[in-house]
Amino acid sequence: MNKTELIDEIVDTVAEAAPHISSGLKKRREYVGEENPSGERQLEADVWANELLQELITSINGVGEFASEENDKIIDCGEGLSVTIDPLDGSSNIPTNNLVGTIVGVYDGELPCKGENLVAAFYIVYGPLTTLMLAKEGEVNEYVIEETSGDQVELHLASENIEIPEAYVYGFGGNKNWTEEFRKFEAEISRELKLRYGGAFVGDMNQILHHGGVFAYPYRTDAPNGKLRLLFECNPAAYIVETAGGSSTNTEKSILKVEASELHQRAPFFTGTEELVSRVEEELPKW
Ligand code: AFP
Repeated sequence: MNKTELIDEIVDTVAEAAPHISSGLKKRREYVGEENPSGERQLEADVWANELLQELITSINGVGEFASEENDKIIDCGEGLSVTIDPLDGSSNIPTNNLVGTIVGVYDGELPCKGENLVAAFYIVYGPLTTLMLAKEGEVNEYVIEETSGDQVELHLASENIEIPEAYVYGFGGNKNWTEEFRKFEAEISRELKLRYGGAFVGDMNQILHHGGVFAYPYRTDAPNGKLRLLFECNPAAYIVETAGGSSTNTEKSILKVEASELHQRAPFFTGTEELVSRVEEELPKW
């Protein structure tokens, strides 16, 4: 299998699991009393989706490394591309029946490595529709995943060759502990754009790609690196937005250029239309 076929196989494998994951959430809404490596409480659904995707992805011939936001360590599966997953992004939204998703990064490099090594990235949104936003080979396409008979799915192209439109919305996380500089920046943006923030990264990213605007989870006074994980969340999202003609930054440089030294490292994250990301770099103190 060449790299292009392998990427397609990884995408198809996760897409085929998506309807099963979506329908399996309703039975797994209790907290299990454990925490993931980032210190977040795990729901039964987090543990279950992680085990399911781990088994499926590590069985693909050509996947060399597998890492999950829910696991301490990288799983070595041999030679090949490295896959990162956030199996259920935004799972604290499950009890309130808001959006959740799955985020996948496909890196051509040994983990942890920079986002520049990504060769594909995608996320699934489990919402009113189950959708797949995929960036590879310089294009971003969105598909609706439809279950056919048995375990089969069909991918229906919904938005082709997405280019991030002019800014309309913004969504900024971590507001209880923003710095004074960031509060000032938010006040300015709030006079220009419409606020929409759902607390699930996949949903907040998806609206930026459809409506244009800016997403941020900045450094906080109590968390100097912010909340989002570089390898599992920031890099795949930055790769998708940059492929769609937008930008990303940690206030200093593209997220994709940030050195990755630890698997679960966090980074302040800003992404969206080029003009707004430039303003972040001009107006906020460097991280
Ligand atoms: P959970 O998976 O614990 O719900 O966290 C989701 C998340 O990592 C990401 O999806 C959101 O962008 C961010 O956290 C939301 O954080 P706040 O709750 O601080 O807004």
